[in-house]
Amino acid sequence: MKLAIVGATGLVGGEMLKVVDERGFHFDELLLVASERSAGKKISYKGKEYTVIGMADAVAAKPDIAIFSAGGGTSLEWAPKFAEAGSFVIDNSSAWRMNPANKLVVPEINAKELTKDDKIIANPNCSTIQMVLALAPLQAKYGIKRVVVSTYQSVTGTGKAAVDQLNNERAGVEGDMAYPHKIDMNVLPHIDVFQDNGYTKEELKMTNETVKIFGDEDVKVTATTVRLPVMGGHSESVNVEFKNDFDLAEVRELLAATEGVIVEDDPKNNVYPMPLNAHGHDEVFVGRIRRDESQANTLNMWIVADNLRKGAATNAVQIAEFLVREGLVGSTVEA
Ligand code: A2P
Ligand code: 11C
Repeated sequence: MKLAIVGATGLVGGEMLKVVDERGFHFDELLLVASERSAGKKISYKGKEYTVIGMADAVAAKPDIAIFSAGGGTSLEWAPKFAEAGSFVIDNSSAWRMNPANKLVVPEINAKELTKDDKIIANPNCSTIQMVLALAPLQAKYGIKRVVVSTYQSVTGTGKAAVDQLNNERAGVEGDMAYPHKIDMNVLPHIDVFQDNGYTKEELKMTNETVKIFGDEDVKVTATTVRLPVMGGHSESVNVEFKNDFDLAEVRELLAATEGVIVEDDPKNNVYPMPLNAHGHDEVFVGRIRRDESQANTLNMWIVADNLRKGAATNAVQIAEFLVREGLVGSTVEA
């Protein structure tokens, strides 16, 4: 098994290495890949030094699985070349997500739909993944009518440049701006590019990706996505109206029984999910679970996850694990 991590010098790439190590994901050969600018750089992993290679060399090496986190443009250009060489591409960008020919996968929900012909598999947006993982058991039991979500997102979602901006501002040092405004001591109701309808692309990702992952056009989602000077993970206030009424105790049981979800909900003892605690963990944390008393069949929850983990690296590595476990890898790759 030859594994390539494309975008290995980036924030998500670095997290991928931690995740494959922690989860004991087996590979025989590891290729660390980035732009030509980084070719020749050294990255150490488990005491061994690896030399970063460029994209063309990585394609020529025909990895069995290439996990991409190197931006949409890189994915659009290079994922088909890897796929043609026989690799499975698991792509963390938005490039292929809404393409009808590509599956959009959260393993706990829909990995079973993957076949050996799915050569470019899309990893959903981080803020979508943590929300749908918590909603999935409730969608199955009560049927979702409408979701109103507001997010509180970590600067790590933007990448290294944004983490540098926040650190520079805190240190009082001049530096490049990843955002159009200061981020420390501030809140930006602006993630990704504004569209003609007044929403940002990040907001529309939450709407459209949720429908695709659930395979249910009836699930309506409206989102407001917001950036905070936070590093550990994304938080979300989620208001969900169901088709059918629910029992609050049963909602807690369903969430607690969901793989990858941890219920942290003891407000009287100040226990609720927070990015400081979610940081570095693979799970999605759910708390502040309560009935919306202003409307029938409606629930409020607070959902937190490390966006670089379940929102990106962990979800991608779980897809790779599925491909190996199901014997899909190796079935069509040339020697
Ligand atoms: P590089 O360091 O060589 O620019 P982040 O989101 O944390 O900024 O990381 C982005 C990642 O995507 C980095 O590893 C970066 O590599 C990689 N990347 C950016 N542009 C390209 C490209 N054109 N080809 C391959 N990798 C790229
Ligand atoms: C953020 N959710 O926090 C974004 C990062 O479509 O993969 C991921 C963007 C994407 O800024």
